[in-house]
Amino acid sequence: MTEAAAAHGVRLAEEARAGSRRALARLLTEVERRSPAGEAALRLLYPLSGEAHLVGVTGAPGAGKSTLVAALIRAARATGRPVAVLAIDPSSPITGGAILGDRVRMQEHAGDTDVFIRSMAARGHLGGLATASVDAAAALAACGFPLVLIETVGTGQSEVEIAAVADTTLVVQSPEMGDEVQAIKAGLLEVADLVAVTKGDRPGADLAAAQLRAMLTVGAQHDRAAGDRPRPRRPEVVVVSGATGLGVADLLAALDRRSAAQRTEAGMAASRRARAAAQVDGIVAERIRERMADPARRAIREATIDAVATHALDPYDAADRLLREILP
Ligand SMILES: Nc1nc2c(ncn2[C@@H]2O[C@H](COP(=O)(O)OP(=O)(O)OP(=O)(O)O)[C@@H](O)[C@H]2O)c(=O)[nH]1
Ligand SMILES: [Mg+2]
Repeated sequence: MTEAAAAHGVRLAEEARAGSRRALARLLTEVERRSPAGEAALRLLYPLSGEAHLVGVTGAPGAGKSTLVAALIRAARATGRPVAVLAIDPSSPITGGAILGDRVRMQEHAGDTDVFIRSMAARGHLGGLATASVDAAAALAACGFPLVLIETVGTGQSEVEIAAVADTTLVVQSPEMGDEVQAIKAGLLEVADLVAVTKGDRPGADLAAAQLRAMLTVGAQHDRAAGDRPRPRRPEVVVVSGATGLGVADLLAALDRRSAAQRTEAGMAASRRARAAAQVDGIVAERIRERMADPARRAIREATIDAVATHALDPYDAADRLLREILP
């Protein structure tokens, strides 16, 4: 790591902590790129970000996630709390701008320095989206945003990746589900810590919530009967409306209860530990790749792989040799 880059990262971190939102935005770009400056910044910020609550907001396309996130921002601001949002944009490159919906919603809080909204590309992260999100959340928490909401794209891999690293996974379900619950189709109820039935201003929300509660009860019993791994308690189901704000303060309170519990409950400590393990293992794998990229080592790797391909060398010996090669 060059000293200039490290100094740049430290400077950005200090300015961001002192309240510069511009520095925070630039810092997050460095963190997302996993640049030397971003790494230096994280080294400084990580120890200062312990009380963070990273909330993954997920649900089927059109379920009402963005509207609910906007309502949660309002609810948080109504009580004077700062709040940050990471919006996962499936298409934009890492340096790309915010998606349209977020631009619109940002207007509402323009000039409010205690709301920080940032879009993040779903793809193209060294080490994956989950790691990038955790790093960004740590930086945000250290810079005065302990509550970080992260809205994922609606379908696909991002949900599962984010659910694996979020402190809390909030599954958003619209009541217009007919016979099939969208979240079940997407396999999301399995990762839910909290379920919000949104569009509660429309008919059917209470019924949908009752059906979901019944389903989750059956699911919980089934898990016990099957001797499955211990799961968190049955997720709470709340009826909200992002559009009118109905129930949103209660939802925020439910999130806060989980945040408080995660500091005391043993199961939570275990999940934080699993996340830490994934982070460290990911960085180790990345460091190995970096070292392997060196031309001389790459040549040795190619020759070793050739030897394995022709069965002149077994793959275990090959791996051990390569590891010896990259260790100092
Ligand atoms: N009546 C009513 N409509 C809502 C509510 N929340 C969202 N909607 C509408 O539902 C549609 C989808 O809302 P979004 O918040 O964009 O949903 P989303 O889950 O973010 O959608 P994607 O990001 O595309 O997956 C929009 O037309 C909203 O106006 C609500 O609480 N009440
Ligand atoms: Mg959305």
